[in-house]
Amino acid sequence: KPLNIINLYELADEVSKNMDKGAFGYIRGGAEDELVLENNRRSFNQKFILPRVMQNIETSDIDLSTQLFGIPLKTPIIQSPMAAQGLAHQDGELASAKGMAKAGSIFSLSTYSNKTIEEVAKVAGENPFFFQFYLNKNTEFNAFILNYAKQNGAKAIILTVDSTVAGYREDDVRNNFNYPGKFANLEAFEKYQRGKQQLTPSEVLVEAKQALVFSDIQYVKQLSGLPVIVKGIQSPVDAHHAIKAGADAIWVSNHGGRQLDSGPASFDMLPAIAKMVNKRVPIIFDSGVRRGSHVFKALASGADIVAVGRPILYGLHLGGAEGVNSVIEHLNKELRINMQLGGVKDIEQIQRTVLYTQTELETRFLQ
Ligand code: FMN
Repeated sequence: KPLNIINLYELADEVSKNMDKGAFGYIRGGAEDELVLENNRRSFNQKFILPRVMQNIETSDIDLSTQLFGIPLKTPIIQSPMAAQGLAHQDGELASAKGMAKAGSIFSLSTYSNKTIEEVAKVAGENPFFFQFYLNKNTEFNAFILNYAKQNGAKAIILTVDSTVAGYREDDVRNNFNYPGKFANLEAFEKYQRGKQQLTPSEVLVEAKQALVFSDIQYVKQLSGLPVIVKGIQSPVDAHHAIKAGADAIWVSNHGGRQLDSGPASFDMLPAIAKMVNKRVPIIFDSGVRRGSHVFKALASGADIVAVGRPILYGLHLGGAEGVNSVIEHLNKELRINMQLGGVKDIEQIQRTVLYTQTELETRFLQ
């Protein structure tokens, strides 16, 4: 049954009380002093939505529908890829995919999932899902997994580029955290390799590539034949290079504060990146989104789609597929209220809305 959600912060508190300590630490944690984790949340408060009244909007007029790569969506909110969802629920990624399908949105499957692409494809049916990919040193693995994603109907590849080493997350050290069980897609590769006649040692070695270069984007495009979204962009210059190198979308993210802890809030970089991208490709945004107002502000700052991470795992833990759906529906509910009070009725109108900093309000209206 649906979860009774007051807000997504309280949802995290509830989960903290009954989830395994190691699992909760892994999911909640950020890198080092967790400065980015904190700033991601705070950054949204620096921008104001100016209330607009008497805009002739009936709540039933409010329309959250949008699209990405021509895929129709009932909400601009999708799921960020997150590893090892078996930590949150025994059905892991399968329940997560079902919940996103129910919300009319997109599920993103991590390379390091506890269920295979094939299993996810079965529960997703006609509903769209993306495959998140960490490029590997083993070219056989790259070819296998990208083909596996395409054959099973993934609609796009999310190429994550901000995690060539894991951020230093102290809870994981303190709790001696290890991923439980195996990663299903890596197992599928091993099985496929064993089925082949001759194996060279390099063929069985699976190790993520660290020395990524922009031309890797073309390589992933060619191997997969799918649109490639480059995830983990914080610099406008990197966004430009990624597009030049063939990126079909830019995913603005600081990995939810789990990687470089001296960086800016993801939301603070969004306007400059949007300016640089200049509508050449769609922009997906994540890191710190916990409120409908955050979704509104990200869309008004240049995002086309907003992704959510941790709260979805909390919903998954408490209520399986229904819990995941409840998190999206709760955000949708808050978003609709913000739209009504901000005087806009659809996603395009949000994207045309101007947000103000305190200084901008003062220079524009208060002098
Ligand atoms: N990002 C990836 O690209 N691949 C992953 O496998 C991955 N695993 C994650 C696992 C956990 C438990 C969390 C919390 C995040 C993970 N991320 C991964 C990052 C998310 O995709 C996303 O960028 C981040 O969670 C967004 O921030 P938020 O949690 O504040 O919404």
